[in-house]
Amino acid sequence: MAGNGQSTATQTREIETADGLDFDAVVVGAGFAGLYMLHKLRSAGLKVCVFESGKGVGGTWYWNRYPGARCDVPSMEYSYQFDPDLQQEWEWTERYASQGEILKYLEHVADRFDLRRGIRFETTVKTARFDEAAGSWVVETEGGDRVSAQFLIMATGCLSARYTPDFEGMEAFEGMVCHTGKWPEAGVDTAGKRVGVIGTGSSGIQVTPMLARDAEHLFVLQRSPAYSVPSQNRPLGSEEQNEIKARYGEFRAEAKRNRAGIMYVLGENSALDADGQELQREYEKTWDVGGLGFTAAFRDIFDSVEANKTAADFVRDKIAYIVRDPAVAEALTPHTLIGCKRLCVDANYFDTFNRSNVTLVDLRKGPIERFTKTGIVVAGTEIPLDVIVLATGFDAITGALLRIDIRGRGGIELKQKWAEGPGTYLGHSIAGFPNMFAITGPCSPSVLSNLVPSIEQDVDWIGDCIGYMRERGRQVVEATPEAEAGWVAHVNDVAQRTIYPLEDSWYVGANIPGKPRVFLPYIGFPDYVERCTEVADRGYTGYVLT
Ligand code: FAD
Ligand code: N01
Repeated sequence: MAGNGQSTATQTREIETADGLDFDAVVVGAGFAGLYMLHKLRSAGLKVCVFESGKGVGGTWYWNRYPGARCDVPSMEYSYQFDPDLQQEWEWTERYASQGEILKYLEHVADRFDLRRGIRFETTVKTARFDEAAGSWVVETEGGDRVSAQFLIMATGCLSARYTPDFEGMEAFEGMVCHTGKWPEAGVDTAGKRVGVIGTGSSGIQVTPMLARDAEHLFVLQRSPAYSVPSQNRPLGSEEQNEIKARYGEFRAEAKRNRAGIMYVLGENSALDADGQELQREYEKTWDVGGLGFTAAFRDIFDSVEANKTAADFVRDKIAYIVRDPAVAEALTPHTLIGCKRLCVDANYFDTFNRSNVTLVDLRKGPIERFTKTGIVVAGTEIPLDVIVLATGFDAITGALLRIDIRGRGGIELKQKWAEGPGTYLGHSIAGFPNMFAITGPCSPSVLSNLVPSIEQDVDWIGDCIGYMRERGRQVVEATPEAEAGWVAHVNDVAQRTIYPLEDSWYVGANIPGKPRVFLPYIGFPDYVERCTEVADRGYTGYVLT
C-alpha cells in the first residue's frame, strides 16, 4: 500500500479471491452506508476492501464538525436498525443528536462489528474501470494503489462533495477560511474575532447562532433567505427512550410507511379546507413540537402551491415577529414556496439577528465582488474579517460519483453518460456499468427521506442481489437501458405531481454552475421499497444476469 512502498495489489495477491481478484467487492466511503455495506458483505463471506478519504469513519459526521452541527431527524430514528441489540443498547442524550454524538455512535459501530480492519483510510479513489473480459472492476487510488474486485459499491454520500464558489482573490485572504463541510478537527478559534459566514442553508443556519456567541462581530452574507423552523431540541430522558425501545420494531415499521420514512403524523386535512383559525392552530402546534414535522401539519403542503403558501405565510409571520428590526426581518424573509429548497431546522437562528454583534449582509443588494488580504468586498465596500466560514453547500447526489473517473462497458465515462443529467435504475444501478451499485444514488429517495433507513434498504437490497448471483453462479449483473429509462420517467412523473421542482434548489442541481437541471431524488420511500422488493422477488426484472 502507498506509504510503505508496497502496492495494495502486491500485498493482497497472496490472499486473492477464488476468481484471482484482489477482492470480491470494493466499497468507496466509510459513512453510514459504507460501514453497513462492509458488515453486510463480510457477514456473507465476501472479501471486501473499503476506501475512505478521511482519517476515520463517520462520513458526514467525520467532516462536518462545525459548531452547532446536528441531525434534524430525531436521534432514535437517525440510527441503524439492522442489529436489534445495537439499537437497544445505544443511549442517545438529545432529541436531535450533535455531530460529536453521532460520530461517537459510528465509531462504536465500527468497533463493535470489527470494521476498521477492512478500511483503508486517507485513501481517495481516483478511477474505476470495468474490465469487460474479466467481468470485474479495477480501482485506482490517488496514491497509486490498484486493486481488482468483482463488485464496486459507491457509498460516497449524497452530501459529501463540498462546493466552494470560485470567489475572486480567495487565495489573497490572510485570515482563516474554512468550509463547514471540512471543519478542522482542532476547531476554529473565533472568540473575539471578526467572522464572516457565507451561506444561509442548513449549515449556515446551524453555525450562525454558535459563531455569534463568541465572535466580536459576525457578518452573515446571505444570497437567498431560507425558511427555517425551530428544532425544539431537548435532552432525551431514558423513560422516553425506553418507551420507544419497547416497541422499536413496530415504531420503525410505522415510520417507514411515511413518504419520508420518518415518524410523523401527516395531517388528514387539506390546508385549503382550513379557515384562518385552524391554519394558525395547526401550524402553531407543529411549530411548538419543532422539526421537519412542521410541513406535515396538512396533507397537501408539498402537493399544492396554494396549500404550500399557507405554511410559508405562517413562517414569514414568525420571522417578522421574532426579528426586531423590520428591515432585517424583511431581508430574512423568503418569498418562495416552502420546502422546495430543503427546509432548515434551527436553534435561535432568527433571534440571533437581534444581537448587536450580528449584521446581515444582503447580497441581493450587491454581490460578493472579491476577497482581499483583509476581508471581503461587497457592493464596493470592504468588510474587514479575521475568519471566513464557507457554508456554501455541496455538489449534491451526483458530485462525489462524478469526481471519480468511472468507466463502464466499452470505456464509456459516467460523466459522459450523465452529461444531460443522471439516470439510474432504482437509484443504485446504471446501464452500461455492470456490477456497480450506488447506495442512495440519483433517482432514489435519499435526501427526501431519513437517510439511515434509506441506506439500510439499499445495502440490504444490494447484498441480497449479490447473494442471489453467488448462489446461482452468475458473474455479472447489469440494468437494461429500457429499465433505466422507465425508472427515470417514473421518477420525473412522480416529481411533477408535487411542488418540489418549481423552485431552484440543490435537489435540481441549481446550486452548481453548469449542472444540468434535473430533479435528482425519488419522492416516496414506501413506494420505492415496494418497487425494489418486487424487482428482487421476480428474479431481478430489468436486469441481465450472466
Ligand atoms: P457520507 O456520510 O457522506 O460518507 C461518504 C464518505 O465517502 C465520506 O466520508 C467521503 O470522504 C467518502 N468518499 C467520497 N468520495 C470518495 C473517494 N473518491 N474516495 C474515498 N472516499 C470517498 N440526513 C438525514 O437523513 N438526517 C439528518 O438529520 C441529516 N443531517 C445532516 C447534517 C449535515 C451537516 C449534512 C452535511 C448532512 C446531513 N444529512 C442528514 C445527510 C447525511 O449525509 C446522511 O444522513 C448520511 O450521513 C450519509 O451517509 P453516507 O455514508 O451515505 O455518506
Ligand atoms: O448547503 P446549501 P448546506 N455566494 O446548498 C449559498 C444537509 N444538512 O451545507 O441559496 C453567496 O443548502 C447559497 O445561497 P443560494 C441538508 O440536506 C443538514 O447549508 O444558492 N452565497 C446557500 O445559502 C442541507 O440541505 C443539516 O442563493 C452562496 C448556501 O450557500 C444540505 O446538507 C445541516 C454562493 C448553501 O446552502 C446542504 O446544506 C447541514 C455564492 N457564490 C446540512 N454559493 C441539518 O440540520 C452558495 N451560496 C440536519
